[in-house]
Amino acid sequence: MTNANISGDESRKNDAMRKVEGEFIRGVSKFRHKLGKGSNFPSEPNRYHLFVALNCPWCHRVTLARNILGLEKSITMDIVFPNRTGEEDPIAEGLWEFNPDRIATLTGEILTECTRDTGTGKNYRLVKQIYEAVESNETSLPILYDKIQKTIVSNESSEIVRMLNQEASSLNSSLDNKVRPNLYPLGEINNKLRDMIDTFNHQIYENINNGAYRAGFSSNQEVYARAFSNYFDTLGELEDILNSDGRPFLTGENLTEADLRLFPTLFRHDPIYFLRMKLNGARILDFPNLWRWLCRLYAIPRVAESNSLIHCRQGYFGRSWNNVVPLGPISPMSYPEAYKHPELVIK
Ligand SMILES: N[C@@H](CCC(=O)N[C@@H](CS)C(=O)NCC(=O)O)C(=O)O
Repeated sequence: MTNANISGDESRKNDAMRKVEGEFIRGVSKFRHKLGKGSNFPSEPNRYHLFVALNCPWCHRVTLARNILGLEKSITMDIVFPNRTGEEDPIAEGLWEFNPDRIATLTGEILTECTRDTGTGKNYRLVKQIYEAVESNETSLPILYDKIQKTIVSNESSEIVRMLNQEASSLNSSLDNKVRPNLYPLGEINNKLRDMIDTFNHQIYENINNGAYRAGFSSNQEVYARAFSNYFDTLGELEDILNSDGRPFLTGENLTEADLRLFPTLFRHDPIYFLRMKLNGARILDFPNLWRWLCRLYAIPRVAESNSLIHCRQGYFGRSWNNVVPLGPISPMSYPEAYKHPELVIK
């Protein structure tokens, strides 16, 4: 964001300096192709495949879009184990791995959602190998993959969400156009709405989605403190907006991309980020309108199925914290059950 008008080398130098100063810097995705007319990737049902980790909030954006847009049948999906490889791994530590037989320390059992690589036809063990097959040294998830050309379309969640919304009908969504939400409405008539969505997206990415990592992964007290106050100030602003006219969603009557991009972080706040990212300024339960908004989204068909708090807990705590995963909060209710109770807020 701040690097928009300085050269690549300068921004890399700038990022390197910020890293040294203890700031968490997220890499930039390099696969940025688009689906649809005029692109090498025509929108065809059953052609595209997603690789995701359920604990990853960027992947959560994409699994939410797939479910909310009725694309679960049209786009197949594989799920890695929530903890990356350990130091004993023959290839390297810290890599995403397809390992459905691995035992989760949190439950003492396998995680039934985990799969092998069924998308490439190569049954790769590591996500890294999917990138190597197309001569890339990237390692991140999510990935949108073309099973016909056997190549990566995109590894940028914000763009994957946008193109799934745009191409949902051509991708044979199971939802009729009249009932399917339009997360980013086009056309002149929606100019103002799109500006509002873009503004929310920028603020929510900087201070909430990525802000949580800036706080939790910082090794500099000042950097952490700045991220902490930006995070809670922004929650306060969103609370006031929802409270101002009782609107059900951030931009008004309809669910948009802005809601979809806020949900993964707020879904993780009370049960994970409050502790793991040192964002213990307040719970979402302490923001009545944000809490009701969170429960409202959780009640939308197929939203609850788009993620797993067990994978999140295992992923965020499983390798650090002496392999012991905190079980709370349990008051006033445990999570995710609490998201079925908008009435829990004190108002
Ligand atoms: N800008 C990317 C960021 C994706 C990202 O940072 N994913 C994390 C997981 S939460 C990742 O895989 N990081 C690199 C790695 O672990 O190898 C997007 O939004 O898709």
